[in-house]
Amino acid sequence: MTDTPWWQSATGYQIWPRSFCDTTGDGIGDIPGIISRLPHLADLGIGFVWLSPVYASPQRDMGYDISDYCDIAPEYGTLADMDRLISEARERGIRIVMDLVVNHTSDAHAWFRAAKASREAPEHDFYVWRDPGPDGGPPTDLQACFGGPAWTWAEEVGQYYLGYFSPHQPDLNWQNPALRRAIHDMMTWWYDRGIAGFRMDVISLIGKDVDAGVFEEGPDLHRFLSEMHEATAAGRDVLTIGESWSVSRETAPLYCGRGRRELDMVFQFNHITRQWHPEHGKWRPRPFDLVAFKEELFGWQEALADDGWNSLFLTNHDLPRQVSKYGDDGQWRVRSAKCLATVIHLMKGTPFVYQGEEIGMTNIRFERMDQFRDLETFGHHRAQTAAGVAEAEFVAGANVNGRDNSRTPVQWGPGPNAGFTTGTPWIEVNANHDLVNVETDRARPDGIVAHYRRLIALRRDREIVRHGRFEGALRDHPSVVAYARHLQGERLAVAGNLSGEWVTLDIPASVAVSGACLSHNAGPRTELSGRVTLAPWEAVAVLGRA
Ligand code: TEU
Repeated sequence: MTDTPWWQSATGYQIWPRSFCDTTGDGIGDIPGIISRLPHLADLGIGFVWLSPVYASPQRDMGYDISDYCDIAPEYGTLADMDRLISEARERGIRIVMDLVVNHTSDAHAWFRAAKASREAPEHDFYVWRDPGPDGGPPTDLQACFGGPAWTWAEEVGQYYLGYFSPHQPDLNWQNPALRRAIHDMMTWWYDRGIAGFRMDVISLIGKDVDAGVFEEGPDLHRFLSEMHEATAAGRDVLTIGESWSVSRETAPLYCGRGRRELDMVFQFNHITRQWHPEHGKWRPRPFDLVAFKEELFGWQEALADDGWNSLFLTNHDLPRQVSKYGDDGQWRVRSAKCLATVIHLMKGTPFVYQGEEIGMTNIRFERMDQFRDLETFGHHRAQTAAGVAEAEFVAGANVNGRDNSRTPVQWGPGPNAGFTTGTPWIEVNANHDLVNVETDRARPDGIVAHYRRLIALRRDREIVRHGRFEGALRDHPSVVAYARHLQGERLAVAGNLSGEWVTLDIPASVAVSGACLSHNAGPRTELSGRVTLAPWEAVAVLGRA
């Protein structure tokens, strides 16, 4: 295939700027810090960066509350720094994809200030307002994602506004055509500056019908997405990624199917949320269920086999560190980090590496609430302790699944503050940075970075990794992930033991192969067939004829 879009052979790398690299000593990462670390990304072979928000923001939700879409937060740098990042990355073959947060703005955005000051302001209708309910209280009892009521009273206009996430993140009213035009103009302004795409935050919420109580995948969603495509991305060689917590295997093709002219890929969480507690969500951790996990991962591979495109990931800035959550962050840290990477990267789709994942960074262990920084954690802490959950139990759950786990600073070296800052970091650096850091890992030819470098190159260089047909196997096996990719008589077989035990199993004929070892973490194998014994956390990929 010669007309493969660049993002089907590229691997993405997510930068969460606050914790990436600080060059000013204020304890907060910045854009010059990102520029200074471009050689690390280029050496990994990264094709594009998904840059979490760097826009002007009061940082209530760490940038997912934007007060000016056309300016940069001063603690992160300037527009000139951003331009330099775009061009210096491009010189190294790395594109920059920005975060697009347009379900809501910050309550400090000029639009919202005008909207809140007067019902007559043109911006008033850019947001979602409702009169009080019959009792004078909120129009509905809807709860915000980060805790507390989703409706907030605005005295000046005598109405409630919707903040689906928090009162500091008022929802935009996509029904207003002038608002939609303003968003399109802003996107075009960034495209013209040279960015290569957008990762669209909670994009499945924009078509909501508030009065019907339909928030996710509402009636106008696809009309707005196709309008957006025509007004902004059409005719440009850019990548659009739709983040959605509600998209299903059935609805995914509506976003990214061929001919839909909406988005290029979905970024969905079914493999993550399937592990959450049905009632208490992520705050009450449950034992990991690999069979259910494979059912989601394999099911999505199959659902988008011929149309649409998957993103491949286990972690991001909202999720715990993957080696702690799904691997073993003790004895088998290095090997399990490589094992997880292998089984994810060799599926069909576009892999995303979250900063620090490539060195096997782990969850942090906080003892007290004042060590946390995330508003979601604080909001749920309030709600859950009010409902009788013990403080210690909440902290234990937050240590397993809280968002701050992935937000501690990137560990660049073994020195003070892991080389992240010369000042006081805005959130604690993980105490294990003497052992877990980029410098130490890179010095090892068998380090985790080296393993990622190899997986990323395999995708870039091999058609079978990009487009081979996926075939899952051993679906009911409790600890092994096994699948094959097929292309023109070739077969790439992948097997990973996601446990700390030795496992002996029979490789089914449908995925068995002998040939060349493309990737391993516990010694090379040239054959995956018949009876095989896998070492703890061993993962191997073998390429041969089918
Ligand atoms: O996340 C979407 C979202 O729904 C999350 O709040 C998610 O439910 C939660 O993190 C799971 O623990 C996006 C951004 O990625 C997140 O950082 C923002 O806080 C959120 O949108 C609001 O913009």
